[in-house]
Amino acid sequence: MCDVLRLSSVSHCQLLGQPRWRVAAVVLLLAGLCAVTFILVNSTALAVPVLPYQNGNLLSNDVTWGPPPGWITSIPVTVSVQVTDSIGITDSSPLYRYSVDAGVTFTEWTSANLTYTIQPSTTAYITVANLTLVESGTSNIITFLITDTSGSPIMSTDYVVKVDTVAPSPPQFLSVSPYQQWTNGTFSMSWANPLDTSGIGGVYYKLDTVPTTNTDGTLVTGQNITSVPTIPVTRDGKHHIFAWLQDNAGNVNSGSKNAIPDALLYDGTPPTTTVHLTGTLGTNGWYRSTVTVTLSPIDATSEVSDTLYQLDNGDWQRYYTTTLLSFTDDGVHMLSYYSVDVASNREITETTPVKVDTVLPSTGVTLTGTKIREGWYSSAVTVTFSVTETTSGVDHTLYRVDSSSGLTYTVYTVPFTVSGNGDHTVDCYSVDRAGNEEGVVSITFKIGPARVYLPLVLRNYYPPTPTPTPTPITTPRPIQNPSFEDGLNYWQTVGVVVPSSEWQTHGQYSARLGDPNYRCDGGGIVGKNGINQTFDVPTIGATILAFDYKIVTQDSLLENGDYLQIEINGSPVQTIGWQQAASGCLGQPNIITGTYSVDLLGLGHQRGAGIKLGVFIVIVDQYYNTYGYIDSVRWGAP
Ligand SMILES: [Ca+2]
Ligand SMILES: [Ca+2]
Ligand SMILES: [Ca+2]
Repeated sequence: MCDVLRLSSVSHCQLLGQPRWRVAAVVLLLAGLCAVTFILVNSTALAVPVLPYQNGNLLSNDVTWGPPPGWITSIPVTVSVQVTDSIGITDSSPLYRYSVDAGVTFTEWTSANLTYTIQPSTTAYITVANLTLVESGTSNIITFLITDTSGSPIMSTDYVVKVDTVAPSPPQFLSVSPYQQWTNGTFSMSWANPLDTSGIGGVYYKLDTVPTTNTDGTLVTGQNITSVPTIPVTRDGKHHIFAWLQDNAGNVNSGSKNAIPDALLYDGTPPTTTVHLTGTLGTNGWYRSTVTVTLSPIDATSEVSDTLYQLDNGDWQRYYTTTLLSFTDDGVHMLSYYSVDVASNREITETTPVKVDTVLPSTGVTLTGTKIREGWYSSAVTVTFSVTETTSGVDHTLYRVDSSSGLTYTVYTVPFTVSGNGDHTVDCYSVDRAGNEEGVVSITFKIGPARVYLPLVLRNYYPPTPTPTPTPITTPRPIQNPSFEDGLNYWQTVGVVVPSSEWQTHGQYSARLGDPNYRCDGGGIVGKNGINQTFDVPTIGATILAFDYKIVTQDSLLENGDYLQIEINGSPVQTIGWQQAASGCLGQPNIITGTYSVDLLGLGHQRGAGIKLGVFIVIVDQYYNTYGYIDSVRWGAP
């Protein structure tokens, strides 16, 4: 059997542990095998035994005590003990004494403010109220005394009551890092602790607004804590910080705070850069001119630090507001860019294509048909367009056929056919995908039967054997030997006229009118050389009379130049030559080449009517000779 003296909580009757100490004298005198144990549990005071302690016949140097009790945070203090003695407790006057100077002095043993009960007879509950202790972790000591049924006084060990009722002063030398520097990371906070009875056990901090309660903040605990290594911030902008301390007794007062205005500058958002392209915007995103580029970075919080750009995968370069950026070359350019803010947030690289096409497309026209000569077909003509366009590509080609300017254009898709005798005009132009519009391209050509050369007919009609004197013409009288392949037979000649191989449009010969070696220095009209023949307007078929001609002169200093003169029935119907030649140099040849045609019916002649065609070179040259050729006199189209 052992006697146990227990100290218990008034309000909770809570055991702190199983502390006990054996009292040797009681064992010897009362039961042979016994011990007395004190346990102190108190709602407002948790007492710690002070060892060793020895008094009277009680020996209490062999005591173990439970976990250290905590701190009292309010005064006055009430303490209680629970005492257990196996042989019974009859004492009607338990006493206590206490010290507030760590046991240097004690009060007298007293029962003031002491109440107790014994229930059952071996257990007593003792409570002392209204103890005015001091702020200290070591100075407050209390001891209890009770007598058991044998008359032996039993004294407890000394208990220390730790009292801290005062919240800590504000943290000293509060600082944050980084301080007033923009960052996209976290912050740390540090300070120095003020003196406090129970010591500092934690810190509260709060951003932006003043705390409204003692616990209106984030609590970070730690014995003698002097820093918080990581303070996360999620909202961009400037933040105040408030910090206040909590002591180990749990005292905290947000009014005892320290603060740093605008201490934390947080920016977790990258800047944004917009690109402005200036130029002549065409279609499909293409520009039809040089494009000037402007980059406009903005950052809502910490300002833009740098903007960088890259052209066509070249080197990255820093962009300044004074940077002149432009694209002048045709093609698709790639512009990449991004910005960085003061807090080192980097924008995701943006890439913008810049498409430049300043060159017009060019439409080529291919005519396919039975070709007589350039621009003249005897069959329907197939028209095919091919467009040269190297940058943005061809968008469409438009065309119209034989139109006045008002006729609308048609979009070209496949080759098309133009038919019908006569002159034809095809207008076309192309537009590229950038909207560049080519000027109108016009192609003219003729569709009609091929020229029919008369000699083949004539040779069947008249025997080829020339005669010195033209055979009297029978009706109808055709043009005889119009290509002069047999000299100038059948033609009457005036002046110098010779068959010539120097220039011909058909066969081997033409007629040369005049003499290129002839020189006349004497002034005045120097000659009229030519050929003529009488024949009949055909009774059927074409009535258009035509021939090819060429006129050559060595003299450009003419006021009234030499000329070719066409006469019908002895009257001039056309002159071809130089009039009022105003420029050129002496000795430089001038040449006129062409085809003359005339519709005899249009001139009023009747089919079957006889006419006389004369072609002459009329020489008014005073210094150098002019001479001409004619060839291929014929019926039919020119
Ligand atoms: Ca305190
Ligand atoms: Ca930013
Ligand atoms: Ca183009």
